[in-house]
Amino acid sequence: MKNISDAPFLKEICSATSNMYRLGWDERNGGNISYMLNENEVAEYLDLDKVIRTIPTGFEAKELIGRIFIVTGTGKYFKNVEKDPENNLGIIRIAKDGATAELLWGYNDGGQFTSELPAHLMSHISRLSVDSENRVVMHCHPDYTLAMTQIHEMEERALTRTLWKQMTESIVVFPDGIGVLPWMVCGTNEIGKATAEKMKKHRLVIWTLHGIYGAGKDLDETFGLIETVEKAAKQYMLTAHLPKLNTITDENLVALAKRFNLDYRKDYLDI
Ligand code: 2HA
Ligand code: ZN
Repeated sequence: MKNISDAPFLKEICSATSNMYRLGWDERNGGNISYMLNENEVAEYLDLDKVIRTIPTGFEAKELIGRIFIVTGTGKYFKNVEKDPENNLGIIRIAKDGATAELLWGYNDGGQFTSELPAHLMSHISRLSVDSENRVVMHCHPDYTLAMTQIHEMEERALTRTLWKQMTESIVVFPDGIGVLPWMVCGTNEIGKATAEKMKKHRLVIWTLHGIYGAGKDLDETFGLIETVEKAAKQYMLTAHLPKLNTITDENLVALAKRFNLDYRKDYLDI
């Protein structure tokens, strides 16, 4: 059996959490990540017949039975993941009943997965139903995106248009636009269901006055999606109070879509 500290998936999630912490996206215990792993890859590092303990997930995820995820721990700080992964992360497998997590590794101080696990698992189900390559769901609290939710209309078309017009890369990176939820209580099945519903159409969902969810095929792609939204939101926050002399027009957006062959939300443009 190989040493799990050498596992690429472990190194990737450690570096993602450290980067997110340094960018200020994950204060204290803010944020959470779930990353679906390949069973054969995990079997190189762990005995898959050895379940440390079982933990109820609080809802049934039949579509994910047998799937294995590495998930950040509840109450744990992204700041600390890299220096003590086995305490701050866990590897879980969804048991045959669909509602229990079998702990295969980690949470070694007796802890458990993030309180947002329902939102994560439901989002995985939604994304997998439209994209069989999806592996990652990532949640965090980036400053400018969060600030923008205080002063911008929280309506999907309006918000997406504003972000697309902040910088050229926006429509190229998230042509599917941003899903938006109103303020809701976090850590519940209700916000999980609402997020997952939005995830059927968008890889990005903003929670008003809370943060953002992203989904993608690997950690880099998902990180990059959130990073691009945050950069566009930063442009907005740096300039919203100033007279605008130049802006990206709807015609410019169409030209970008043509050049990059984008499958974009045409109904979000006024042409
Ligand atoms: O895990 O970010 O949404 C802490 C949070 C809850
Ligand atoms: Zn949060």
